[in-house]
Amino acid sequence: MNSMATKPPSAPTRPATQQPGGSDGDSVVLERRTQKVQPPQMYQVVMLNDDYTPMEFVVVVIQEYFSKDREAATQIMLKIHLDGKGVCGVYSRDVAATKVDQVMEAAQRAGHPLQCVSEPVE
Ligand code: TYC
Repeated sequence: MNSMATKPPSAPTRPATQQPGGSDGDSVVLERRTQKVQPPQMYQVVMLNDDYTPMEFVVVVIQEYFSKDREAATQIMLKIHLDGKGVCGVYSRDVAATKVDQVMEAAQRAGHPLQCVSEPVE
């Protein structure tokens, strides 16, 4: 008798994890997770009052860099003049930072001490 008995060829097997349909034939239940996605933090560009920058310069800057018409820019300038500060616009962080740079640059070029800052809303 031949001790090296041959088995009938069988189909190649794959590990359970590679079976079509996943797992080893049992159903798989994925845990449901609620997504916690927040809207991006927004930043307001706040302009500060001073005693030296001409009103006309402030109005032009607000028109130019914050896309306001002359009427709206004048209202914002007067609010800053009376209250000490005022919001010129609300933007994403990078856009707000760019607006601050542009205003500070324009003020410096013109020799005015106008200051503005960006701060997170709420
Ligand atoms: N207070 C300034 C003046 O009387 C005008 C001014 C307004 C300056 C707003 C700065 O952000 C400012 N000439």
